[in-house]
Amino acid sequence: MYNIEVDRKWQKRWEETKLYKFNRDRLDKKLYCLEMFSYPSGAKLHVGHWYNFGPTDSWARFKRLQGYEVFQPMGFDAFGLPAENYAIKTGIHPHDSTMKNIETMEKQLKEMGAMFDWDYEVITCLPEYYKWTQWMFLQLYRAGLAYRKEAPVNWCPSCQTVLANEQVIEGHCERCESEVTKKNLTQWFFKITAYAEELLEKLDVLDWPEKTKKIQKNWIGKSEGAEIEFKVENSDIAFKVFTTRADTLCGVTYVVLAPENEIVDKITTDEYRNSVEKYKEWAKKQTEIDRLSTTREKTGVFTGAYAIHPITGERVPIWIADYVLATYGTGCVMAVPGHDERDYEFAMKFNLPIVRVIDSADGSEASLPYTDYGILVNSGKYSGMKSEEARIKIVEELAKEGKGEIKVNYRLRDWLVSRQRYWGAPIPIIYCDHCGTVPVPEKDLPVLLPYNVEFTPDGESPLKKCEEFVNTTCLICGRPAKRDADTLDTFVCSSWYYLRYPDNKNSEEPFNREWINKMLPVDKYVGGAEHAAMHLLYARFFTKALRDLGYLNFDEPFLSLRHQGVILGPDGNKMSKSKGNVISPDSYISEYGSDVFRLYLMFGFAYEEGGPWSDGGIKAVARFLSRIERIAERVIELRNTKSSKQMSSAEKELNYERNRAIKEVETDTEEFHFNTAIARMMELLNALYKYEQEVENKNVEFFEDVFADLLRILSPFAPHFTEEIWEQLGYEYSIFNQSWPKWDPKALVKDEVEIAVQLNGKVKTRLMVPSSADDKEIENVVLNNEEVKEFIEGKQIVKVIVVKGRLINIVIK
Ligand code: ANZ
Ligand code: ZN
Repeated sequence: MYNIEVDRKWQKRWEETKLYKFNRDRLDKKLYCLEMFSYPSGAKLHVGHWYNFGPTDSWARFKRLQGYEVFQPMGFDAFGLPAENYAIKTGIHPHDSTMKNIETMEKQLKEMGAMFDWDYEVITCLPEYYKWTQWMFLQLYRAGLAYRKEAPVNWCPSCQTVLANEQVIEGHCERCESEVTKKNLTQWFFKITAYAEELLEKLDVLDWPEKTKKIQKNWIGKSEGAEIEFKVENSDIAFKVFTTRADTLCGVTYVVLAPENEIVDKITTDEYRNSVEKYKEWAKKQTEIDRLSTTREKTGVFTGAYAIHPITGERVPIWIADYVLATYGTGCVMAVPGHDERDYEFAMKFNLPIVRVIDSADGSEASLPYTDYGILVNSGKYSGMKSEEARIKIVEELAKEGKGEIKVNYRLRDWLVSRQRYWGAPIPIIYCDHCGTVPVPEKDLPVLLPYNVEFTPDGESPLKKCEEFVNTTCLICGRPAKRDADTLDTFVCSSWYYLRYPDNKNSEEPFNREWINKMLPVDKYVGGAEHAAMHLLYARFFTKALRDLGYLNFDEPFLSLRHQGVILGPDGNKMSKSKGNVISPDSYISEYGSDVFRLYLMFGFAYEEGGPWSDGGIKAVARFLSRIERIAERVIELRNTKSSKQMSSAEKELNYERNRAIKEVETDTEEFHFNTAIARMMELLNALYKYEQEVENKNVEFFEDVFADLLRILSPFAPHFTEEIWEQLGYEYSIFNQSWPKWDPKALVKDEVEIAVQLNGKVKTRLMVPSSADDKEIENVVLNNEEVKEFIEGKQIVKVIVVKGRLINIVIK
């Protein structure tokens, strides 16, 4: 009987025989199947991990049976806040808790019985890995793709750390939900914006869920418009605005600068300096989300200065307002209250003039603000033009005078990678008063993360207080110098791990170029949809940057991507320790065995959807496996009986079911539609039972043959169980060295079809007729049937109508 002992037996055997060892000589057949590696933050594997890894392993095994040389590694994304927060709470050092968690999780992953090749394991918090993360940083630095700048950053007062934009959810910290404020710090950035266009464009070639592509597309946020220059009156200062609606230029009645814009101080008149200063202070405290809010009342102040309109030469007042963001476009906006909602509200509040310059496309006057395209009015020589033409024409003419140009903007910002945290890869940079920023030479890597550090957050980077870490000597002049005390965002570690797996033991370089260009790109990547914007974009950026640096010869890291759905608690909420609704796989595995648990996850949920947990169906899945065990016993018994060689209708019917199952399990599994695949196998099992019970004179060999195929197609889904039965039947080890059976299209053509027999349009019975029969033959078969004869006895047949493959209608009087 199948149980956890069977799991253990086969896990041991697989390991001893190195069954899943990746064969480097079969590169022509390589298939790189990757699951997003996990944080070893919780001490244990939960249902979510299982749901990601188990079914994906089944997919990978399916590919193995199809003849692919599957490379399926596993590792841990081991740096990051959770371990550090845990350390702050418990006093257990992040290194110690992380390594302990990894040990437990490895053990649990092995209990899953997935065919991970552990020889290729990667753990990002170990020096042999982060040495190369630091190396990556240096390559980006040398290529001008890593730079330092002071910038207002999101600051979480509770976690005492800077947060990336993506970690701020509606103005609150993603982790602790405290309200996020702003702080100015000098930080390292990666210039992901240099790849904005390619990141957008290449989405088209990827086999990714459409929703995920859309999220990335919006995140990159391409906007096509123009930059137009305004001169400040009585000054040689000029500034540019970014606009997508140059056609509305003649409707500009004021301009607005972001409060942070550096020219504000220069242009503000003495009379207004006080109110401008006050407003700037106030604006600093506003979150970006608030500033972008359309419902919030508009605020702002006049600077006392005026700009000169580039076409009309009129003076327009210069205001500052927080609805203009410093970090988008030029940080300056030409305000067109007649045709922009925000400008309209602002103008109404501060009594600024509102001018109509666009009429509806049909020429009628629309009520203001009118924000659609239309026909220009009150726009001098441009009046009468369509918006679409005018927005190009106006810029072209301004360009001749050097006052404007076509410009594309992206919402995407450069990636802020400095973290004021302990548990991460140190940034390999030294600051010298004489020589400035000095990168640590590659040969001196890794810059080791010291163990003994006071890492309780107090607003400073913990490493700053670690004397023996920060104090060093300049590598150029030999004078005392300081190390960068920040660590790298953990998303940096996970941006290149897929490149390390195939060459994880390389101590000379992050990877061997030639080898890695053969092993990659990843053929199938599976993980959570929550990574759509960050991890998946950062990894794409890394691949492109490394390609341009000459290390890689491919453009995209993950050709095909799938997301598993989320398994919720029975209460329908996301599983979390605090809610107490976490389901642990362990008890199910010890009760039923890991294959039952895996099968249940795959049968009970549509993989890409997930849903609330319930174990209602798990017994049915266990029963499915015991029914297979019983057939296996029968197969063995029947071997001693006399077998017929016939392929009569019963065998044909079973053969049909077999081929249908192979075919449909194949297409469903390919597409991650595991639940329907399993349902199909259950049907094949029913067909085997039917044959076993109903057919006297059995074709025993054929019966066994069909059963063996059922085991083959079930093996990816229930690896331990099928391996056990395979052995019981005396077949050669291992079932995973078998091939995926081929289905025979001829067997899927049924010789007979069932049709409905109607009398005056009412169904009276159903009959089998040869599927190749024409109308006349069908009529003959039906009218000569004993049952039908009784119905029509003594009646006159007026007409017979045959609908091929479906019904026959006999019209009688
Ligand atoms: C004048 C105008 C007239 C505008 C009009 C719109 C409608 P997207 O599509 O998102 O790129 N804008 C430009 N820079 C800004 C900033 N730093 N902060 C806030 N708003 C900014 O939006 C581009 C439009 O957003 C630009 O076009 C500008 O307003 C505003 F009838 O210029 B528009
Ligand atoms: Zn120096």
